[in-house]
Amino acid sequence: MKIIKDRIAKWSAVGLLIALAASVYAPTASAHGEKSQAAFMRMRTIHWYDLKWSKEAVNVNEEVEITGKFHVFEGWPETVAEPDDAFLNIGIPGPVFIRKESYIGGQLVPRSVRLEVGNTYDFRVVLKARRPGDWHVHTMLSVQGGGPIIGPGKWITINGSMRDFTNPLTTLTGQVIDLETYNLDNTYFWHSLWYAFGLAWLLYWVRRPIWLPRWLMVKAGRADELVSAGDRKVALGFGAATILIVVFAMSSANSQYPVTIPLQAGTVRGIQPIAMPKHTQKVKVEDAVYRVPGRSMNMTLTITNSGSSAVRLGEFYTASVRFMNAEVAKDDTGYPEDLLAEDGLTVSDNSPIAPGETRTVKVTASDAAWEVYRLSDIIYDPDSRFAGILFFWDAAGNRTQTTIDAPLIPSFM
Ligand SMILES: [Cu+2]
Repeated sequence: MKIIKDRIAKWSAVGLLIALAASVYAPTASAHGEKSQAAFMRMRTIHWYDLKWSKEAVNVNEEVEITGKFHVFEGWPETVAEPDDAFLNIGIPGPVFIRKESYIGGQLVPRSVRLEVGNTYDFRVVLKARRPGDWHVHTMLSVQGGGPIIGPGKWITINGSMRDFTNPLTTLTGQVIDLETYNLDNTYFWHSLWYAFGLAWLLYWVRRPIWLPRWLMVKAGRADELVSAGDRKVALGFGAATILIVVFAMSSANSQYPVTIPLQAGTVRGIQPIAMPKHTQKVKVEDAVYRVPGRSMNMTLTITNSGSSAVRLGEFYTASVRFMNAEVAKDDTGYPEDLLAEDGLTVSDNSPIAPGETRTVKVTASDAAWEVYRLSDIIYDPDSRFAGILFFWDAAGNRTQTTIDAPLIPSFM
């Protein structure tokens, strides 16, 4: 008996502790499931790089600019629709920012665009802070048939009060309005009116016996008696009122706002890509093994430098994770820490590769990000391929880049 009492006391104490811990430590759900997006998709579709977030903390109404480049990867997986219809978006938890402007290749892109596989584009998105809080802000490309393809996310803090948020703009007729509150009363009015109207219609029919008595009447072949002559008149009244309200409201709206243009849609084509120099380093992936226990990827690369200066490998980028070789390259852009392996890349022989030289080296990219960002999941795919960008630097600080795309073999030892 005593043992049981002791156990109950012990487990109650544990339960209380857990409840207490849960009430003290209650993190808000703030991620977007970026880690659960298939790893092959993040590795083999859009490569976001050279990203810059202009600010890490802003006040309500202030702007943040995200700039950078994205490469539409040549080895785009056949299971994902190509970006023939794509929309440059931003991945945030609801309208905590509003998007004021977005550009691809210098062109304003408020609508969908057609992008070509193999091309690299620069982009710029201007956001205006709306709701205070700490928000994870991602770049994102929404591809029709492919889904949203998410880029790296950075935490941005918005301070202030949402009550101060304004979104003024001048219409094409010269009227200055605040889009945040424009005609809000009208919106409330029409929602309430039709809600009440629908409710009245429901109440009219629901107030009398329903379900079983009616079912029995229908069963007995007396369904016609369920609807009386008075019911028909009421129904006609509701119908006539609906039509009249719509006709009057529409004509009054038309006379009040004589000039309207439809929402603009359609796909923008001919977006200018960046004129990328030809790859000056040819890289052949001899083999690539992902070591599960070490959370590291070991590649054997044969690099041919056909450029005019000696280069060293400084960075391997895949799925927004940057494995840096600290001796060669450092990040000074404030790149999200969890996606930056500052010393995650080692090269067996990283002396400069001379112009014309071909060298086979062993390259290791290791960081917890392989597991944290669930990139290692690709080893369980039926098509276990990885892809990414290798960045090379010469002594003068010039950067060149080459994409790689190869099968990845897991090793569980
Ligand atoms: Cu996020």
